[in-house]
Amino acid sequence: MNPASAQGAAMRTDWYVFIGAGVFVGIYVYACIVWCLVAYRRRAGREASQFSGNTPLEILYVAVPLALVLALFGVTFAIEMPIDRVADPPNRVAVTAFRWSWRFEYPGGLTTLGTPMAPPTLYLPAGQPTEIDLRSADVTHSFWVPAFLFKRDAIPGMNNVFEVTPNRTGRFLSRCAQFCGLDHALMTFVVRVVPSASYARYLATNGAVVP
Ligand SMILES: [Cu+2]
Repeated sequence: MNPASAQGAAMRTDWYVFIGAGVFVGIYVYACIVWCLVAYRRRAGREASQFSGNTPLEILYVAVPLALVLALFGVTFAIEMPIDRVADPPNRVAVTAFRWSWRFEYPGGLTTLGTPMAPPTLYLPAGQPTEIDLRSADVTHSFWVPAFLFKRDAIPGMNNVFEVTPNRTGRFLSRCAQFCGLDHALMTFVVRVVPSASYARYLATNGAVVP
């Protein structure tokens, strides 16, 4: 998996951290089980012994998982917060989800309106951050660009703002990821990441010169 955005690459790092933590905990737990099975197996002449109450041990097995959860929280927080901390990037697109397609409004008034039978294309410049202002005109939808490892709900009455910085040009199939009615399956769109000069020309010509 090679994410097509800087934010996607950061999310992938987060996944790797979680997978690493999961593998570590899994191996440790199975090793403990196997050790108990072998070291404390039934042997002639030895009675099973039980003990109860061991404060240091109890503190340890509360503290270690707590530290692990806090560390995972910290890593995720550090990776995900910058995606929503939009710092006035040079580009901005207002994305409106509706039953059952998408509207993309660029600065300067250029607007693309899709239909279920003619899914629209969202143009983004490569290597530059773009602010996406995501809204819904009716019910809850979800803006999902698998290549960016990114999905965000479009919720009626809410403006969801986030930043995306595509790291390479390309054509990425995207779709609504929240079941929203009859033609939900047709609510697709294409993200075309183009060189920034082509993007600027696309806006300057009001969409006449398609990259
Ligand atoms: Cu939808």
